[in-house]
Amino acid sequence: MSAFNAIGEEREIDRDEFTPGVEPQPTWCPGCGDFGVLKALKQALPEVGKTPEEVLTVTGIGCSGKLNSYLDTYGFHTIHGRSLPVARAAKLANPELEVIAAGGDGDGYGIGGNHFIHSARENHDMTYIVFNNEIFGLTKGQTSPTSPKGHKSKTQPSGSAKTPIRPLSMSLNAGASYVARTAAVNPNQAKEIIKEAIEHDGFAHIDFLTQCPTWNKDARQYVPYVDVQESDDYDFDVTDRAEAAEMMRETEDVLNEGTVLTGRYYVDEDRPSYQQEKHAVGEMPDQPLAERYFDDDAEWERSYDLLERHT
Ligand SMILES: Cc1ncc(C[n+]2csc(CCOP(=O)(O)OP(=O)(O)O)c2C)c(N)n1
Ligand code: SF4
Ligand SMILES: [Mg+2]
Repeated sequence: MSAFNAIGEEREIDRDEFTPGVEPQPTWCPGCGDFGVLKALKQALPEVGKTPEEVLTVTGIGCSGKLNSYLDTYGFHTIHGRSLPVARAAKLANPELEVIAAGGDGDGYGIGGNHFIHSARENHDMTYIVFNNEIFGLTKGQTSPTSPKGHKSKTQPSGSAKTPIRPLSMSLNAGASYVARTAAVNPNQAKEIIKEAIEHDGFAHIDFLTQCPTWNKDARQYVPYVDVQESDDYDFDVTDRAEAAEMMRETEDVLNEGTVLTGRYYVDEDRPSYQQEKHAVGEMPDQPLAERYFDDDAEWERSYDLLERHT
């Protein structure tokens, strides 16, 4: 079965298919919120009818970046902050592929922040999951762009003097057409939000609150949380940009005061994706780039041929 003829295949899919034979047990610390993302993905993918062969998971560097070692799809573990450019290129080369980019808050909102803004602006069709544990986990707990003001760490021993980034507002302002926040402690909501994000045509950003009990002990474990869609206290229209912006601001304001609001915040089904915009100006080839160099019978010969022509 090749990467091309597997796409669109109709068959029963079992959640266990997404558990790799090699390294099936994650090395994350006990109680790490990253388990919640993995679990929600393993549940969501079969429910939206995706087989492992139809999905590419592209990750950055961090504890979060290990995701694609534990999820049996095609995978690309990139460098720090660079999951999005790789994910974009893969999607453009093979638009049939279901592309999921993932990484940490340091990875996506810090070193890779520029890629985040422009991927949202251009509305690339993919799901982008940011594991937000409000610190650099892998490198042992330094302050990150989402650490609350006053947060003490090895790099800011007297407490951070910086105001944290507003990931939801930033995403909306940059142009993401789907923006949500969920939490590892809320697996049912997380699964539903991941399913929606995958099925959304355009840049779908999920800020996923993932507790780090090892290096961010001061942080609450994001409980209790409130689902803004289910709570009677909140009533806003996710298709209305101004209402979504107001709800996002409130959500970001109250997080560090102890109120964890989650849910979907903004959904724009009408905005064309980057591929659609490229088609409209005649810049997307009819035959995907990836298929042009692929031949079931002579795959390797064609690859050598391609390499020779480019050296
Ligand atoms: C260019 C570059 N700079 C710095 C590092 C060191 N580094 C590895 S992971 C990391 C931060 C990870 O934090 P985050 O992205 O929030 O992921 P987490 O581990 O919390 O999931 C840093 C600074 C690196 N690998 N590459
Ligand atoms: S250091 Fe924190 S983020 Fe990393 S695996 Fe452990 S609990 Fe998870
Ligand atoms: Mg982090």
